Amino acid sequence: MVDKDGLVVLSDRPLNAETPAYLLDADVTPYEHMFVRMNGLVPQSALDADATGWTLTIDGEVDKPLELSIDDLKSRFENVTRALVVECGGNGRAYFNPGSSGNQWTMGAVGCPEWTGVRLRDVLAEAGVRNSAVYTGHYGNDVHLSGDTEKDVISRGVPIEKAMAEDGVIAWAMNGQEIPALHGFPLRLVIPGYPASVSQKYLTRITIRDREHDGAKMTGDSYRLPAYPVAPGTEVPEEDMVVMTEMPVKSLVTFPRTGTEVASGSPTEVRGHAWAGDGDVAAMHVSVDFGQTWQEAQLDPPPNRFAWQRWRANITLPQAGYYEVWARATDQKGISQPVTTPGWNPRGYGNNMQHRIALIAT
Ligand SMILES: Nc1nc2c(c(=O)[nH]1)N[C@H]1C(S)=C(S)[C@@H](COP(=O)(O)O)O[C@H]1N2
Ligand SMILES: [Mo]
Repeated sequence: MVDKDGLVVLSDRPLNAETPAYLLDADVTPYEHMFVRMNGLVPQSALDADATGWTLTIDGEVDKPLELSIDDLKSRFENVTRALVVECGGNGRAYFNPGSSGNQWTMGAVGCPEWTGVRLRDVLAEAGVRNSAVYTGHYGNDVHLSGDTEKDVISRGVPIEKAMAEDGVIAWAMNGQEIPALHGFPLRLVIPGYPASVSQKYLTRITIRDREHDGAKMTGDSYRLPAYPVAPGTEVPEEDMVVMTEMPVKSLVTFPRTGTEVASGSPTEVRGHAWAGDGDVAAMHVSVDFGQTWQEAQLDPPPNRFAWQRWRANITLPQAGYYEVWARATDQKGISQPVTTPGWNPRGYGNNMQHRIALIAT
């Protein structure tokens, strides 16, 4: 952790740390500002940066199971580099009431580094996905907190259609360098748009299932939402919980830092990023009067699909005093971020409420 800068540590075993919004201003999130979510312990191979003999197995509902070295991946498939948002499904959990167990992420379990690797779909196509394929199941070599090497720390998956979409990457580099130990050295999945729990770090195996995957943290209420709206605090029966898929539309104010003093009566730039689980964001608005009026922000197109999009607005605070900037992104379907927590759920997932910062006008 010593080489991360300004993150807030939520727990140290397993290691979980989030990033204050003002440290997420860069278009491409640097290593030192990328949040960390470990469900278990960083494997020794990653700590030693030792990828000797590393292989990725593709098996299950495929015609031709594969065992690929990292060199095989690099040489046999087209290499791609893209900025992709990685956001924990529990980002925003701290704001639900009643609260729930798990890391009390505020807004900072998200980042958008640049990933280099090969398309997940190209590798699966090479293995020949059978018609019986329904879901993927992902495995890594990190170590369960109990130390029991038979136990999987986390093994999640996605519907086969999502796996065969253009966007998912099997990556060996983050921001042009070997993936750092905390982020999945030497190989990880990055499947954008879904909760980042599907983006397996320390990736060793992808097995194609003929049913919804039932690996560690796929069942029960892990990364699941009630199939229907429930009152806060409801105990939802397990059979009524469904797997989370697309993440909701969201945005952050990354500049200025909350609490900053600005001059009244003259324009001040505010800016940040916006993203959505199923593609581009359509519009961005800001309010400096607690949501009574909204001003449209300038919104840049993403450098590639599933990268976050830069937005900026010039605001003018009429007189000295206390203000808040509220930020609201709207997706392609016309769905906007709610002002307060959306659908309460037992484990506090999918909170895309508007981010707000305070400004003091002088
Ligand atoms: N092998 C492995 N992969 C994993 C996890 C893990 O604990 N082990 N955590 C998942 C979760 S819940 C999240 S939010 C992201 C976090 O990615 P990061 O630590 O690189 O930010 O990794 C996912 N991939
Ligand atoms: Mo997560």
